[in-house]
Amino acid sequence: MRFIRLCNPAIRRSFSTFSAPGLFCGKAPIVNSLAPYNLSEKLCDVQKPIPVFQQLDESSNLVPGAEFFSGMSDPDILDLFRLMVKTNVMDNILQDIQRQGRISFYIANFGEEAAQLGSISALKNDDEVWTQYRELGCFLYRGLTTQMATDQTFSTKEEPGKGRQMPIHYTMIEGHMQSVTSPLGTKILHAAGAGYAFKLDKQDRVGVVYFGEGAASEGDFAVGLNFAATLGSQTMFICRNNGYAISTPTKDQYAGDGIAARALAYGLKTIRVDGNDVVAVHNATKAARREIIDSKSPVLLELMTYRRGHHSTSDDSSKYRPPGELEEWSRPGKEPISRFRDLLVDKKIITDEKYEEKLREEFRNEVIACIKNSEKKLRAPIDDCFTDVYAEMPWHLREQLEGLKDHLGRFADKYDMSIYQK
Ligand SMILES: Cc1ncc(C[n+]2csc(CCOP(=O)(O)OP(=O)(O)O)c2C)c(N)n1
Ligand SMILES: [Mg+2]
Repeated sequence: MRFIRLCNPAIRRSFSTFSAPGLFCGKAPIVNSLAPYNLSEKLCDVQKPIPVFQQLDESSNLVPGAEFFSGMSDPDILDLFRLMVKTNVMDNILQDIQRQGRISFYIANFGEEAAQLGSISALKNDDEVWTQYRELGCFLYRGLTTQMATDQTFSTKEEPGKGRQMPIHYTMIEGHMQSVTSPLGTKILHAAGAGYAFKLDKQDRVGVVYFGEGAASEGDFAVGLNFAATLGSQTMFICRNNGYAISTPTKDQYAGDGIAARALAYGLKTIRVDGNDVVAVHNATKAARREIIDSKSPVLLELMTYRRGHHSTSDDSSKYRPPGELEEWSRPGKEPISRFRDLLVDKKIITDEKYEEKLREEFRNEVIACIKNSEKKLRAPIDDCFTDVYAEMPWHLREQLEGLKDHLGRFADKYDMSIYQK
């Protein structure tokens, strides 16, 4: 696989060069005309748009020469499909129970299942991963059980985050999955730093960060990419470009050629991928990982996908989506689960025509059983909101804790405190 470098053929044709230490490779061609810059056009029109890497087309046919999960057994390949379906089943049920008032909040992953499973399956199991919040499939791949997921969404006393965060903010240190935290962009820096540490320690490990195209507007994105490119961090930046940042469509988010073009500007290598094609996402991630370790330099992947659901349960996307757009991206073959399923049928890895239907039923029963369990468990103790940050609780936290307890005491008839562990 070739990685993209900025190259304008019009500039390449010239003979003499300009030298300065601040230039890419220390020199640049000299041109005597403004023609290559074509200032009447936008930058993304001057350069050809960065191409989109695809292996599995929308009719579920592998393109000639496509690599099909080399080194993976049929059961492992099928497992990717199972986890894509499981993500989808969990999303449907957990979103529904939020509507019933049984959990406070939920973020679904509809449409992004291939982007998640295709990439996480091409990493090494001890690559350290920071997610944004829309990556349930990555957590499931790394071992998050259904019970762990429902315990987190119900803030039970058994969830490792101690009920401190909103639903879907999973934590799974043993799976090298760092805690989900909502402030956008902050984890880009963590992964850039971790990737640098892995290089210094000569480890065969990569720091990986998932984020949305909206988060790429944060200053942390610029800082993280520049740090990683300059110092040669073993970091993979995975941008899920799903068309929206809450209600803001990409056309109101940026005017350039997506996020991949920015990677080039910071001196990173980049691959833009059809994010609904699980085979392409897997192959691109594998190639990117190899490149990061071999060249000791970061790579950015831009996964072009579509958020088929609302931003979260606090959002109603019917208010801002143009008519027909959702239907187009929900079409079988464009939508990632059906695209992969038809390939697996073709390859005879799935032979039962009712396989997906039965799988959905199996997962549905499992999720409902886990929800019932979580609902019966005590919630994490209230005090846990205030502990663990400092060795000794400082006065201002003590004051807040006492204030909360006073409030709960005065309005005891308004809260059911029996659900919390003492
Ligand atoms: C620093 C910061 N600013 C604003 C927000 C509010 N916010 C939460 S999600 C979101 C949109 C992010 O969009 P994107 O990065 O594209 O991810 P997506 O939701 O599409 O997966 C915003 C603005 C936040 N959480 N953190
Ligand atoms: Mg987005």
